[in-house]
Amino acid sequence: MFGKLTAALKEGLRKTKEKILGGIRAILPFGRDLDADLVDQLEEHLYSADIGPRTVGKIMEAVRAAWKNRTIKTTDECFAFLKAHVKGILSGESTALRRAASGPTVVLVAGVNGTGKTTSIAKIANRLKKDGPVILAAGDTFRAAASEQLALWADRIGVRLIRQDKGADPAAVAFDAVEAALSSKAAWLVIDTAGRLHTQENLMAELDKVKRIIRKRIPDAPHETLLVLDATTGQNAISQAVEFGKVLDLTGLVLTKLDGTAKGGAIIGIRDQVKIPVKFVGVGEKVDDLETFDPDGFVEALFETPETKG
Ligand SMILES: Nc1nc2c(ncn2[C@@H]2O[C@H](COP(=O)(O)OP(=O)(O)O)[C@@H](O)[C@H]2O)c(=O)[nH]1
Ligand SMILES: [Mg+2]
Repeated sequence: MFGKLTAALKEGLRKTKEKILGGIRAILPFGRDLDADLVDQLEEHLYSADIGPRTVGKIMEAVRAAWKNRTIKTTDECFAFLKAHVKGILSGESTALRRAASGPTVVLVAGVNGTGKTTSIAKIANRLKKDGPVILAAGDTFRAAASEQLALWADRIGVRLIRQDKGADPAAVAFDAVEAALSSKAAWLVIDTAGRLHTQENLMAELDKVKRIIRKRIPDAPHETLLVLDATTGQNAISQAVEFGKVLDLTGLVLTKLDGTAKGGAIIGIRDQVKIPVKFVGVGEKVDDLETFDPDGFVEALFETPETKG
């Protein structure tokens, strides 16, 4: 039943697991009757686990209701209930990338500075290239270093890059990239963008312009609009998902830096509060450190204790 997750992701989850599961197991030891005090302790623990207060509130409401109507009477039943509930939150929509019916599939990547957009684009492109020619567009024209960084990655993974000089209009870069993708019959076009906050109206308008330009040539693009979130920012990542979700038609999330953080519980709050699937998780800085998100495997890994190992 278990073992779907790669060693890298399991290792990446270690600290999150110590924090979340360690506490849960201390509060819900095997083979005890559940009581009000334990339920309160569980609630307190979950509030400290970066899941976000709103989501914890909902989880605890369900736990208390199940306890009240005697669906769960023991610590083991409570543990199993919690696990199933979290699984219910995380699973749902497909984590596969949407594809264009014909022609290039356009993937637009947005997020706050430093979350890992450019790195994730390189990682994603490196996977996609097995599936057909990939073109990258250096739409972060704010800083010269940004397109330099993408150029290095493009070179390393062997995909074509469309770029212009620093300060160029990102929509112009997108225009060039779409033309290149169409004329060279690329399978994928992945567009990097400058880091922004949902409150930066000029930058949000810039993103709109990029979309309009793309749609002139590929009307149903972008097929994917991915928001990159940094797991180490915990509840901040949850609010970014909520706020960006209000202004962009997001189709997927990429949760980076899951390696080495204890704040991975944020993924539960994110999935609960925005109904957008996490499509990829980043587990390191290298090009292979990206995993397709597997909700079931994730929950199994998070809740796996030596005693439940099967
Ligand atoms: N540990 C770790 N570092 C990452 C991951 N993804 C990105 N980074 C690092 O985060 C930093 C910012 O990444 P970058 O792609 O430049 O972010 P951007 O500003 O959103 O484009 C870089 O040092 C990356 O190597 C990840 O999954 N794990
Ligand atoms: Mg970048």
